Amino acid sequence: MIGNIDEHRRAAATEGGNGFLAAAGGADTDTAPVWLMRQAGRYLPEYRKIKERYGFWRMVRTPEIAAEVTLQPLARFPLDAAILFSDIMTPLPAMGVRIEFAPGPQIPDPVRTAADVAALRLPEQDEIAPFVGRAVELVRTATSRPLIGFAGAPLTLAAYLVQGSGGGDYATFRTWLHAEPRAAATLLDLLTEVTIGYLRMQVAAGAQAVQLFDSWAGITDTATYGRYGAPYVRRVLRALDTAGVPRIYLAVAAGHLYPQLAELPAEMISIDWRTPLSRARTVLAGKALQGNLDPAILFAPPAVVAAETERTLRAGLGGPHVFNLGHGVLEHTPIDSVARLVDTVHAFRRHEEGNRHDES
Ligand code: 1CP
Repeated sequence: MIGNIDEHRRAAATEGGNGFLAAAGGADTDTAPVWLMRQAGRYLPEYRKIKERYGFWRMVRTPEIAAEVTLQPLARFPLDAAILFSDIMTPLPAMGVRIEFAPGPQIPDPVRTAADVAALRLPEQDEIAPFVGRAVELVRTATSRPLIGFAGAPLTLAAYLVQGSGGGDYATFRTWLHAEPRAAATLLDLLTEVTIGYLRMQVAAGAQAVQLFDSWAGITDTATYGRYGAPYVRRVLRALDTAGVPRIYLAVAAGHLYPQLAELPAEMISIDWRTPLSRARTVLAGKALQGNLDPAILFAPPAVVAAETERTLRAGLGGPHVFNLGHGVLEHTPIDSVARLVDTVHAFRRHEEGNRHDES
């Protein structure tokens, strides 16, 4: 009989879906649930095939395709959550912004003046990206694993809109915030309202958790983040107070901002690979932690992937932990490494005595 129960457990583990919502909501689970940022993407041949045929924007805007791509990594790996296939730029065309992908977002007409900001429109909630709501519904009917909805944080969206493209150190944007403080506040207000509507729509359609991606928060110093980052993030997260879903906040390269992050109304903070989870745990007391294996480690030999995954798991002990990478899956990541990572996470019993030391 015991064998049967074990079989059953093993089957459930292969299906995934264990404990993500519990851990994100603050439970110190016996195994760490796992999903990966950019788990649907270019490292998967089945993704590349669809992209060759349709192109990125069309994939995002076609609910059936977005749902299929969302489910692709779940068919391969026993991941414990799905993240909707879309992009942080998805809600912006409804504001009147033109966006191209090459492969990252490009804004041919960047926002620079008060008049540029004034020309942007505030769409109604149901106009923002109705195809995303439909994709959420389709995913929910196709899998019992929890679905994470997401949006870009206002500061990160503004960084793209003003700079015109991604990457680099966003010097133009950093100057602009301080040279045009009133236009900056107006732009961030507008992006905050759109983001609130966009996330509420996803939750109404069935998203069971939300993650706010602040990929470029780390380009700001603490004072600039305190003025142009945190207040708007707080407004977005507060607007979801009564939504009944765990709120996850990712700020990349933002170790210097952790004391400010500790004050935000998010249940879980996603930590990039630069800071050990054990250290984040002390600064972010009371929060669940998500993260934070360096995505580059997935290119190392299998034994290294397993060892570094376990090291990350040990650093995550002592409170709720959802395993993830410290940032998105990189383009040529070996698929076997992803499989090994997920298996290693699921095999690790967090409450077992022998696993309790942490050398980070
Ligand atoms: O599987 C998943 O994680 C879901 C899909 C997803 C998510 C959550 C995509 C698909 N994009 C995002 C969020 C996103 N997009 C972020 C936040 C997370 C992060 O920091 O990585 C950011 C900053 C973007 C902007 C963006 N879109 C980039 C980043 C680099 C840059 O130049 O600024 C890129 C490459 C894109 C395009 C994109 N979005 C998603 C994919 C799979 C791709 C690549 C398109 C392709 O060539 O196939």
